Amino acid sequence: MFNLILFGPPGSGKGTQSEKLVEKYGLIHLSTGDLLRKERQLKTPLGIEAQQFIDKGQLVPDEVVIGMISSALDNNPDARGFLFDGFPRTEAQAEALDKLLALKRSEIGLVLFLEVNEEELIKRLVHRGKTSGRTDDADEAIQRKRQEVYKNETLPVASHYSKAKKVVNVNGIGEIDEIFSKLATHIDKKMSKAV
Ligand code: B4P
Repeated sequence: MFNLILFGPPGSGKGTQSEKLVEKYGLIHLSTGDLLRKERQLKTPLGIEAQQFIDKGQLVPDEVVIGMISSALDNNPDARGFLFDGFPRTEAQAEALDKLLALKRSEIGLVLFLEVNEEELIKRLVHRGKTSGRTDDADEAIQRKRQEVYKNETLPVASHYSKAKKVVNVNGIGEIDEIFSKLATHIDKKMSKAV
């Protein structure tokens, strides 16, 4: 099994690149953002609770997202590997993920960190907000809040994995295909070592 985390601030292109990476490598795409939006569309109690946090630019409670990931892992027993997109976003989530994968005698192979500066992120999200219909894209104050939450709560997750020398930083500014090709080069290198 090869498990990959695509890491980076809100708007860094995790969702954009994940779509291309799962197609190339046949991994199961697990985006907690997508899973939460699906729950919201279905108007489940979980979706309704989560939306209150999302709309304020806050993180959804750890136990909710960890539960979702745990079920998704169990629902895909034959997966060749998983691409985690937007998860883990806190140290508690990272520790829970390590434990869940250990139960499956697996681990995170690589963390690709998309680096994009804050002004570019806000610009992208304002632009996305014009067409996405996403409530958390609607105004700039919420986006600034999301960047703040990222720095305080999510950035420490990178140190969690860099201690184990699993993190590779990639410049997330430029053409989408060019960034994709850099990500793929790092994955290929890692996979060839794993064989
Ligand atoms: P997510 O759905 O994870 O989304 P995101 O961080 O906003 O965006 P992403 O980085 O995927 O950017 P994208 O490719 O779309 O999170 C939404 C919310 O859900 C969170 O705020 C939180 O409340 C909650 N949540 C999710 N997971 C959670 C967890 N684990 N714990 C707690 N809460 C959780 O790209 C952004 C824009 O840039 C797009 O418009 C795209 O077209 C554009 N773009 C992409 N690449 C580009 C490039 N190279 N150049 C120019 N534009 C580019």
